[in-house]
Amino acid sequence: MADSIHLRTCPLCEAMCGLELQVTDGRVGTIRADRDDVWSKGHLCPKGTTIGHLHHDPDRLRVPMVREGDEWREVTWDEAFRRCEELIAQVRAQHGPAAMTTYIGNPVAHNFALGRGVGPFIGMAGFPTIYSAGTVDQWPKNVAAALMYGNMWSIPTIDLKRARHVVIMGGNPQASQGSLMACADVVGHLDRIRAEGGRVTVIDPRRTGTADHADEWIPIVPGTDALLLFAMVQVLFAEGLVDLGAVDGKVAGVDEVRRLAEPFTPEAVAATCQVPADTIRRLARDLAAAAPGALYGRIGLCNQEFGTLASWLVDVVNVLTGGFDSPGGMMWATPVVWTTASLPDPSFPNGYEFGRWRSRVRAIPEVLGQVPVSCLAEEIDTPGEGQIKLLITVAGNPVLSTPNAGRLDAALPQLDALICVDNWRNETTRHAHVILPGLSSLEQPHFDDLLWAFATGSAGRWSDPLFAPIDGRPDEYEILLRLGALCMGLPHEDLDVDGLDDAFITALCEMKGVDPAVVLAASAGRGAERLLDLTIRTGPFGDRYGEVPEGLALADFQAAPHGIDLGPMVPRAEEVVCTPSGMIELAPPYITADVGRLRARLDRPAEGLVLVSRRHLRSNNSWMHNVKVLVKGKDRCTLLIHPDDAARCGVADGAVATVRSEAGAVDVPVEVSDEMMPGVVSLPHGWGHGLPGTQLSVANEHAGVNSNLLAPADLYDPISNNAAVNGIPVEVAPA
Ligand SMILES: Nc1nc2c(c(=O)[nH]1)N[C@H]1C(S)=C(S)[C@@H](COP(=O)(O)OP(=O)(O)OC[C@H]3O[C@@H](n4cnc5c(=O)[nH]c(N)nc54)[C@H](O)[C@@H]3O)O[C@H]1N2
Ligand SMILES: Nc1nc2c(c(=O)[nH]1)N[C@H]1C(S)=C(S)[C@@H](COP(=O)(O)OP(=O)(O)OC[C@H]3O[C@@H](n4cnc5c(=O)[nH]c(N)nc54)[C@H](O)[C@@H]3O)O[C@H]1N2
Ligand code: SF4
Ligand SMILES: [Mo]
Repeated sequence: MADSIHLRTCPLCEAMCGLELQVTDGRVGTIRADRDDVWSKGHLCPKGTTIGHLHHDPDRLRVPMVREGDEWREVTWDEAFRRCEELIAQVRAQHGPAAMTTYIGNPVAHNFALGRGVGPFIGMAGFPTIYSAGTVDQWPKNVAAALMYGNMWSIPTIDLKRARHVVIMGGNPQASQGSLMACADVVGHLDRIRAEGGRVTVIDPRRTGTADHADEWIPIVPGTDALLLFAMVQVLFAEGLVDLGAVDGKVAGVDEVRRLAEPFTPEAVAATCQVPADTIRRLARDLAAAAPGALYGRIGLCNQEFGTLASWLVDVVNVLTGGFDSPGGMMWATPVVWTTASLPDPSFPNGYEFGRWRSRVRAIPEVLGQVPVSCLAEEIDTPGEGQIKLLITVAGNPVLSTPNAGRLDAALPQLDALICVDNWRNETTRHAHVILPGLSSLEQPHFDDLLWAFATGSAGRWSDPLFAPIDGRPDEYEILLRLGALCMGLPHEDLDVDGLDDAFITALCEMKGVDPAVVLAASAGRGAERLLDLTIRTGPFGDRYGEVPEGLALADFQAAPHGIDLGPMVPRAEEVVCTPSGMIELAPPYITADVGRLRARLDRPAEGLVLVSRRHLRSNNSWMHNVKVLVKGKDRCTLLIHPDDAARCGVADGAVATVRSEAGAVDVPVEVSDEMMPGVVSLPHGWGHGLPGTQLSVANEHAGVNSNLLAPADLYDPISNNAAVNGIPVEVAPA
């Protein structure tokens, strides 16, 4: 019998499922879906049932660790921060702030305290450059949103719950559960659309689990999506199908797009994309005729050579086919909370500009403040003025997750200081001088922030912590504030963390036009919880501390254990679009300048085999392979290859193949399957465990291979600086 039942939101992915946890004798037992959750309505996946395993994992770090040589020592929090102070002060004194940087990883977008602490951390630390998983992820979307709509986080998503016609390109929500499209049970919605007489199409080099829920699967040569999309645009203009719908009168650059699309007829691109011209015409006509519908593009379109053009063209097609900013089409969410990331960036007073500085070693111009994360290794291992000597990773595992992985793994031991805010000793953090672990997700509250900005509806849900943290343990909000202060040069001794937090909140109040005195007086406590209250109360549904009597505050969510539903998506172009012209910029010159490079792609001969990435429902990037129930059974780190390619390369199902690229080689078991289109092979990322010095007893037994050893540093989209981990030329041979 369970002692108690607890309700919580799963913090693992964008679906934000409501969970019901049974707790017996201080241990989490069965986890079920919370059927009454207003948002997820009873959806969950196998990962969500394992958050108890994550909490109880004996390998999870609960106390700070300091490394001397190969020896790891548990230390007190005071000692850990003193060691950080020593390391940071030394690098600051010898090399200056230019030698210090940070890498921000994916869980920051999902973790209650980290997500809210990362803004003040970066702000205080004043790093000249930062690195993040963003440049192996959604940077092309950020660039397109910045230039088309005026804010890098105003990324529109699909109003899936009311769409009747959906085209999915480079996304596999059956595995990922949706990305930049927060929705519980995406696949269930696809099934519903079809049952109601709508249509679902998947465009992907692999016949994915999502394609199993579609009317049609259209294979496409990796990296050629921008060509196909341009051809759709060409058809829309040539056949008089352009309809701006709800945003008519609010769009600039339509004629420029028409002119740019002219050479890209379906016949001109068909051979390169390996998609028949008739199919491309039909896609364009159907989308224009559908009411309502949208085209959705995700990571397969971002993590590729033409990431920005492809991501931009997804939005262009949506604007031109009449569904933009109207129900069932592409829309902006109305998030119940705002994130500090979405605030107007003071470094762009006159609209966005790029290339304000260049990376030291490869002289790559910055985009939205970042250069490709593949630069990190060379910035550490190349001597000279500005060489990186200190790195702080925040919930990231770049040794497995980023291109040029072999060089990064070799570079990290050359740092004077590596400080990792992380809960496990893994492939990256094994090189740390200090590891500062955060609380487990069950030891802290939860309420998502960034994810609501891409949600297919508005809602919010608060989760109480389930377990009390061990006495005196700081949460990650405090850890980040302290690290930011140390990087600024403030001493650890007697650091006034509360004062720093009050100053941060005061600055935010001023930006949002609320009286800081009222806010500080109204909020009990400090930290992430107070910031959440502020972002709810000054958000679109908030009470503005009494000004809006029917408005919401955190307390309202705390009184609603299954969450509060705030309704479907609504048209928002009027308030969202904040470009200098006030118009949706359909043809930003910075992006369209890249069209010549795309045109040249048409003349490139076929390149032999290319590698793409994939995800699995039971994995989460690199860090959940230590959960036994998720990794047991069939090996999932396999090379998927079409039977014809397997025969040509002489590799058989179940045998081990060597996959070789310009960057490196891995030996991996082969899985022959006609779910791959010929010419394309697929590996999952996030594997390659089993390295010395790690403390991952389960993952190390199911090591797999690190696919990013194959990703060359110089394969990236130069418009966004996003990595092209899809479309890597490889050779496959028997091992
Ligand atoms: N080849 C290839 N590479 C890819 C991709 C791909 O499709 N193909 N996808 C890319 C994408 S989209 C992403 S987002 C990146 C992800 O790249 P990363 O963010 O670098 O990698 P993760 O595997 O998410 O690593 C998460 C880290 O956070 C730690 N962690 C987990 N929970 C917590 C917590 O609560 N607190 C703290 N402090 N730490 C925690 C884990 O131990 C782990 O070290 O990978 C990218 N890499
Ligand atoms: N279970 C699970 N869920 C996750 C994650 C996880 O690791 N595991 N990671 C989370 C993260 S960080 C993210 S960013 C999201 C990503 O969410 P998704 O974007 O849905 O990511 P994937 O499932 O990798 O699907 C990408 C698809 O793109 C295809 N593809 C590759 N190259 C191309 C190309 O050039 N053109 C086209 N058209 N398709 C291509 C691949 O074959 C693959 O099917 O998932 C999140 N959810
Ligand atoms: S789909 Fe799975 S991992 Fe994602 S929130 Fe729901 S239970 Fe958690
Ligand atoms: Mo991601």
